Amino acid sequence: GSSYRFQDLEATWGPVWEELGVFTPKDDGTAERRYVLDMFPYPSGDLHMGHAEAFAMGDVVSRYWRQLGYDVLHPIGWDSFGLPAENAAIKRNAHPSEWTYANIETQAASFKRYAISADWSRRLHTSDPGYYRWTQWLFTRFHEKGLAYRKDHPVNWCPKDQTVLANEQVVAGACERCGTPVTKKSLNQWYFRITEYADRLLDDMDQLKGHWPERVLAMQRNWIGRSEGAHVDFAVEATDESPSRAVTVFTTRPDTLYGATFFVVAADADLAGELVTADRRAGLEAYQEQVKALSEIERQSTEREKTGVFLGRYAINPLNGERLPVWAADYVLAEYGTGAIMAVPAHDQRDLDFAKTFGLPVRMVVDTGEEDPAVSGTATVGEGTLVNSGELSGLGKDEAIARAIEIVEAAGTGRHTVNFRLRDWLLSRQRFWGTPIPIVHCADCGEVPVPDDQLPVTLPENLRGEALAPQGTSPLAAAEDWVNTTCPSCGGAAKRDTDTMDTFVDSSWYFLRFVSPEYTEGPFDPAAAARWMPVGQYVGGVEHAILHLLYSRFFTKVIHDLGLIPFSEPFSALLNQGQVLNGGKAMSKSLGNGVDLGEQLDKYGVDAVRLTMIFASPPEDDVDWADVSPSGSAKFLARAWRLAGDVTSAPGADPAAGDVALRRVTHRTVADAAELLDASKFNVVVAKTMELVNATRKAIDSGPGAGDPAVREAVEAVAVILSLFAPYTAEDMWAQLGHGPSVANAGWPTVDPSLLVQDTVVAVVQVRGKVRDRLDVPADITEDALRELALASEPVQRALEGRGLRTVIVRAPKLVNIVPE
Ligand code: ANZ
Ligand code: ZN
Repeated sequence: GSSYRFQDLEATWGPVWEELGVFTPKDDGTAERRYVLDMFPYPSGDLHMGHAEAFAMGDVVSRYWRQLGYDVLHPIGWDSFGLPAENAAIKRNAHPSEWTYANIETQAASFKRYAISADWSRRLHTSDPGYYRWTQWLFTRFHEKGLAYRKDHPVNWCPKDQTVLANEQVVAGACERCGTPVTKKSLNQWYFRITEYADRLLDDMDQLKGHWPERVLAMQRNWIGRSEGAHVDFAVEATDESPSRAVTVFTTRPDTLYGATFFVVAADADLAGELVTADRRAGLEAYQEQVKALSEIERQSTEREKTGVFLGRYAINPLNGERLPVWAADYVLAEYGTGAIMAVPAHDQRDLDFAKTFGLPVRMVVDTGEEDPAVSGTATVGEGTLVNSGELSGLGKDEAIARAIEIVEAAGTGRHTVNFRLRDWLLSRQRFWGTPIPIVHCADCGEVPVPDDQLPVTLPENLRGEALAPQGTSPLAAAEDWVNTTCPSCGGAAKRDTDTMDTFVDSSWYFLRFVSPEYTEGPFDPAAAARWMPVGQYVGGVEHAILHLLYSRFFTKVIHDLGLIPFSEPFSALLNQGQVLNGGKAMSKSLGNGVDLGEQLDKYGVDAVRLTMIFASPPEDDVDWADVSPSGSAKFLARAWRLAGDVTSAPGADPAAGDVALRRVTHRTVADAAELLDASKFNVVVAKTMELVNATRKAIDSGPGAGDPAVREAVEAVAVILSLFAPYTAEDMWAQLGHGPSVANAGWPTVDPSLLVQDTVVAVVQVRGKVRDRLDVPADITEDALRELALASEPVQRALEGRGLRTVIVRAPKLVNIVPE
């Protein structure tokens, strides 16, 4: 027929692809392997517009690489543990697995309709015992290496969800999920010792530069927060009640030691209570109550008036012997550095604000040429010359930092140090729907890992509905049959650990499982991992810029150190797609501006929605659905599709006999498209393809006509390029052109470089003033290229008779004069 009906195309080709299984990699070494991965979805309801965008992007890369002839691994799976399933189960008196697996089936069907070129045979779900067995196995390896440990710790606690939250899950002092203000609670929790990898996580980012978005690298760098500086010991004077003791501070500015005018310890650190004099203890305790109610963010806010209490004691500056009053304040954090600072108000704004509030002295020690901070009220932080600083006076800032460290090191009162902002990863959760922690607690043996051959420790199936409601302890604690067990070590009565793992643990290694999802000897087949990894292109949202990516990098390094893989970075390249907005705002229930993906697909077809996502903007920019035109995309696709029906030359017709003007457009488009795809400028590829479609239509209607082999060549190129964006349309075009399925494996068209030359001119080549050759060259040829061509010419070589060159004068594009020796 001659009318484009996307419904017919989807109905025709979906089952054919399913039958063909074209997206399973060969993995036989006949072609170079490449791994494309989209951040796997969480099964909350059906797919939404955000999925549609992200997966359209990843699919462009996957399909493009396949056309280039690579053996492409493009798997799909689900990140299927997590709280929403549990909350749904409580509400519906069901088991979380019911909601989870029902949603997975819905999403899987939508992904198939959306024609993602995924290898469905590798599908995995992190909530399957066959998967989490290996999450537990990895936990056990971490535990053996001392990288998984427990400690009592004040943790972020959401009073509504009744669960512990990682720092990262606290947004502006509130629970990321429900918005309830977060409080602190002391609990015995499991941690991964990610801080041990801080240096490597930072240093290895060099490998990612240029291949990951710079802003993601910047966010990771900032999260790791490496600060170089010094630990300096201050002696705190004895009082009648207590002896003298040393307190160490962390400072990045030891050059400013002479500018320290007071000393501050974190109000909530044990140290504050240890230092305070008896008469001031009640005051400190009242202050501590006040501080407890604040979040870290609020505490560090520069907007808030500074608060604090004097502890009644003095610290001695090791450089000049000055007595500094010791205060407790909330702007110093117990968790960072040593929890104590020397305050230098002239050169640190927080200290200056505090000094002003409490009338403490301000002494400038670095002259930056700006106004004295004591007068201006603005601390100066830049380069300058040291003043009022004894032996440091006259030095520049960096020299003074080095010199101050030498001095304290020589005196034994300090040392160079590197401090990290990164904290260990709190991984235990007091919830049900997650990977159980494979540890048994025995009164005699302590913490005993469940032996590998007894994994997985599976979740009990009889807990459902209300039994899962948050109580502050894990719901697993109520499953007595499950909890009570025997100690793997002594055989005595023991109890299982009742916490489950943060779902970020599950997603920190799934990319490895995909290389051998059925493997039963370990989490993955090391040989398969070495063949496929690292991931050549990872695609996902910038909301994962820190946690998921940092955790995955950490896991990869540990697994590398276990000797299981030869690489230590999981993702060689990263693409962050933008968001899909509606009316300039993120889609949300409260704004009522949500766009239903299913409705869009029903209305415009899969291909038009995919093409619109791609065409709207560069991949990393947001797409505003209110500004785009899926119906425009559908019209373009119909126009491209009609070209295929018009072609009358036979398959295999030699394009060399065809119209040169059209051939030039075709070859230029293919060459440009490849370059643009390599640079992830997918939207421009669509624009170029539109031009090629127009040129082809013109050639058919008012040029050489539908029978010209150049027309066939052009339409075949359109079909192959469109296969990256609009697979149904492309497949149908391919069939109309007389080829069998699938266009996905057609191969990227070969470009004839001679057809890329647009304007040519004749360049005259002389040897000693005598014309020896005339060359057709591009008008914009470079001097170097022209020189090469001239020297390679047969007649020129003959005229040179093997002599060397004295001079070669090149006047691009028209003349080359060669003077031999
Ligand atoms: C004296 C000084 C003088 C400082 C100066 C800065 C400027 P980054 O770069 O973020 O690592 N600091 C140390 N521990 C702290 C804590 N627990 N809570 C709040 N502030 C703390 O910051 C290091 C600087 O932050 C340290 O260097 C210390 O103040 C402060 F002109 O020491 B500085
Ligand atoms: Zn035991």
